[in-house]
Amino acid sequence: MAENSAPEEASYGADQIQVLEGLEAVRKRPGMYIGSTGPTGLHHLVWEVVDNSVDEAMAGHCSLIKVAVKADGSVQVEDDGRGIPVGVHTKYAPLTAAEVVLTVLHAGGKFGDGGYKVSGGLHGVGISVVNALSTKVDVEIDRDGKRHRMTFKDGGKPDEALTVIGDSPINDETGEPRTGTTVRFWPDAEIFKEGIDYNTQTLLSRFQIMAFLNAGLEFWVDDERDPEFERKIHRYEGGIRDFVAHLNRAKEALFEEIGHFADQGVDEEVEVAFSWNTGYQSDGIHSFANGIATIEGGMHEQGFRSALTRTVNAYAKDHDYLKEKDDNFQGEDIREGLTAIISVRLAEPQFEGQTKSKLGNVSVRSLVEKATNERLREWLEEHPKEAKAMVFKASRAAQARIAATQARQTIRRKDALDGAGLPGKLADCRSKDPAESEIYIVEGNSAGGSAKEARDSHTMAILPIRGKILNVERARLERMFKNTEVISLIQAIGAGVGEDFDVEEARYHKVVLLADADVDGSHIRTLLLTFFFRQMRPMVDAGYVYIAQPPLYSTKVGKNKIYLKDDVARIAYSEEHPNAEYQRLKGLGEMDADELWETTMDPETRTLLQVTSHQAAIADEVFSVLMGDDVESRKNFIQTNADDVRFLDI
Ligand code: 0RA
Repeated sequence: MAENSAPEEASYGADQIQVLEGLEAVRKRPGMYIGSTGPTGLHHLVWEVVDNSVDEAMAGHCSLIKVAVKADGSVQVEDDGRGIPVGVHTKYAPLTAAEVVLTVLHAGGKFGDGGYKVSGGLHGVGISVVNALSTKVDVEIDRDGKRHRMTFKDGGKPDEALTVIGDSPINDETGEPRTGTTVRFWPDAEIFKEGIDYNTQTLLSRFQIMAFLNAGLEFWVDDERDPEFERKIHRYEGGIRDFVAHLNRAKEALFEEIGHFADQGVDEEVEVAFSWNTGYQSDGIHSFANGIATIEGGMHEQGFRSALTRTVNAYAKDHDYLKEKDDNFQGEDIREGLTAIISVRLAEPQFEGQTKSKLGNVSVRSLVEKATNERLREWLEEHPKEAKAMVFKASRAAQARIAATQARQTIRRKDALDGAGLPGKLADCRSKDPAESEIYIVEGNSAGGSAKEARDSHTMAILPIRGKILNVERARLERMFKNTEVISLIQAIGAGVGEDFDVEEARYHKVVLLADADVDGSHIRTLLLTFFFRQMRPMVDAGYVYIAQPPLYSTKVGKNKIYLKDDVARIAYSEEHPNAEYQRLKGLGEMDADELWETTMDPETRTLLQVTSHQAAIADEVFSVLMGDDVESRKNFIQTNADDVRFLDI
C-alpha cells in the first residue's frame, strides 16, 4: 500500500479510499452520527468541535475557547490547547495526524497520551464527522512554533494540504510561541435541509454549563450575524460550586455555605456540590456525565440519593435530632430545598432511557455512594450549624408530607361521599369514554361562560378557573391540597395526584389549557403546566396535555371576519391584502360563543399545541432552573415552550 507509492499517490492509497468511504457513510446516514439533520444535529457539529477543545482543557492544556458564529453562518472554534499534532501518523503514514483527525472516523482521541479518554453519548464521534457534513472546513494549528493550515471541501475532501504558513505568535506572558487549534466549518445545506441557523441562546446555555463543569475554563461567544451582539464570556473559578450558587441565585439560602467533594475510582471520577434553600421543591438534583446533562438521572444520581438519605438519617440519630422511636426521614424530606450538582466522568458512559439521558454504568453508583457516605458525613460534622438547619428543615418537610397524605385521603373520602365527586364548577361532557372526552381548563368566569355555550357538550367539558392557582413550584403539597382551584382540577381529572396518580383512571384524554395570549394568561398557563409536570406527569407523558391557541388578530373582508393566529400570520396576510385593518383581540372574554368555537375549539379548524413528553423531560429541567427565578425568565419560559420548541429540543 502506502509504503511503496510516491507521497502524492499515497494519499489516494487504500487507507485514503477507506477514509473517503467512511466520510461518505456519514453523509449517507448523518442521523447515525449526529442524531438528526434538524436543529439538534446542526448544533451537534459545534458540540463535537468544542468537545475536543474541552478535552484539551481537561488534560490541563487549554484555558480559553472562543466560539464565533460568523456573518456567513459558518462557525469558528478557537482554542489555546496543544494544537492537533502535525507530524506523520504512524498508522496512516504518509498522512499527518491532523489530517487523520479531520478525515478518519473516531480518530479524534488522544493517541496513547495516558489517562482515559472520555466521551459522551453521540459525542466523541470526532471532528471528521463535522468535516463530512460541511461544504468547507478551514483548520489552523499553532504547534512547534509554526502556524499550519489545511482546508477541506465538499464533505471532507482534502483541498489545500497541511502547510506551514508562518511562525506562531509569541505569547507575551510565557515568551513561548502560541499553541492551539482553530477550526472553522460551513455546514452543508444539502444535509441540513431545515436550514442553517444557529441559535445563540442554545450555544450560550451549553457553554455556560460547560464553564461550570470545568472550573476556570473560559468561553467566549460571539455572534457576528448580529452587529448589536455583545461578546458573552463564561468563566467560573468555583466550578460546580458556582453552578449551585447560580441555580440558587433567586432563592433564599437556608445557609450560605456550599458543600463540595470529589473522589476517583479506577477509571471514573465524581465531583459533587450541594446546598439547601428555604424552598419546597425536592428535585433540585442536576446530574451530568462527561459534561452531558443526564436529565433522566441514572446510577450516579441513585448512588447520591441513597447515600444522602442514609447519611442524614444516621447523622440525625447520632446527634439526637431523631429519637430512637422516630421514623426515619424519607429521601424527599431531605431533598426538599436541596440544590446539588453531580458531575461524573468515565471512559465509556452508557446512556440509556427514552431520551438517552440516563447513565447506566453500575460501577458509578458505588463510587458516588461511597464518596457521598464518607464525605457528606465529614461535611456535616464540620458544619454543625448548617447540618442542624438542614435536619430541622427535613423534619418540617416530614410533618408536611404526613399532613399532605391526610389531606389527600380527605379529598378521596369526599370523592366517595359526593358520588362522582365532581366539582360544582365543572360543566362535564356527556360521554363517559375518556378517549373521546376533552376538558377545557379556562381562565376566568366570562370566558368560561362563552366556552360552555360554545362547546360540543357530548365530548367537551369546561372547567373555569378563577384567578391564579397556587404556584405549585413554591407551595408545599399540604397547602396545595387546600386550594379550591387545585382540588377542582384533581377531582375533575379523577385519577388522583402526585405519586398516587393513575393515568388509566383519567376521565379525559385531552386536557386543553385555554388562557389569554397576554402576560396574565401566560402566567396561569405556566402555573397549570407546572402543576401537570409536577403532579400529573403521566398525563404529559401520554400526550394528553394541550395548549389551545386563540388567535391574536382579526380582520374583516366584506362581511366575513378572518382570524389570524399571531404576528407571523398577520404579516403574511397583509402581504397579500395591502389594505386590511387589523383588530388586536384583547382576550377570550371578548369573544362571543360563536367566535370562540370557530377560532379555538372547533376540532375541524382549531390549532392545539401538544405538550410532548420529550419536551417535558427537558422542560422539567427548564422549570427547575427557571421557576422561582426572576419574572422575566418565567415569562420567557412559556414563549420558549410554545413558539420555539426547537430550543427545548436541543
Ligand atoms: C489529537 C491528539 C492531541 C490533541 C488533539 C488531537 C487535539 C484535537 C483538537 C481539536 C480541536 N482542538 C484540539 N486540540 C487538540 C494530543 C496532542 C499532544 O499530545 O500534544
